[in-house]
Amino acid sequence: MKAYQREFIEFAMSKDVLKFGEFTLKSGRTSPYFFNAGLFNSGRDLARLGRFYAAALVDANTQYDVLFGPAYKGIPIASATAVQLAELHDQDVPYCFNRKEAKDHGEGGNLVGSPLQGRIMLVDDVITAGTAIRESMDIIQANGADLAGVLIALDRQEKGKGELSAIQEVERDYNAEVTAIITLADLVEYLSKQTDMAEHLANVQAYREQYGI
Ligand code: OMP
Repeated sequence: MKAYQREFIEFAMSKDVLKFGEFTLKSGRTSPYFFNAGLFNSGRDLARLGRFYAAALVDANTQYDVLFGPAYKGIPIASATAVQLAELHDQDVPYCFNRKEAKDHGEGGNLVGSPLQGRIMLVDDVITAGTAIRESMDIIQANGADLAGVLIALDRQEKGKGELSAIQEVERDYNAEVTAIITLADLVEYLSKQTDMAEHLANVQAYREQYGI
């Protein structure tokens, strides 16, 4: 695990974004940990979050035209990432997000920001079973755009519909690379080095046995 990944885990834990307990996921699975990116909820948090995403994007070195942040949690992520790409990496990247409800007055449509055209870099919070990412893909494809890649904060490394991980399925189905700031493997490594996290580690490992890849 790299230093910035450990830093990211500690940042997430300090904000209660990363919590341990018992959580019901969108997929119906009961998880001993949860990542709630909505709790990065101050200006400084968002600036810091954007720095992590921007650095990961620059590292991934994927060619793309537009950043797309799907509603709702992808919106501040895409915005903060675009700001930090400009501030720290001298890259002025167009960004775009969607509304959940289509607007039938004013400017109409359900996209805001740059047109969703060309090669799209999708930024979001978490992939578990891959449902949210597939919904975003429907929007990208409906606009005739192509997926260049996906960047998320946490890859939970869980099975998707079959035996592959949700991310492997997305990579296979859309021919694009998915990058994460941290994966479940990083989290397990981090927990295993802490003296007071043995119980959480055991619970996470048991969950991983059941749903992990
Ligand atoms: P999938 O659609 O199953 O890939 O789940 C991803 C979505 O689940 C995320 O966009 C979140 O809305 C939510 N989620 C989290 O935010 N954090 C987690 O740790 C787990 C989930 C989840 O429900 O699986």
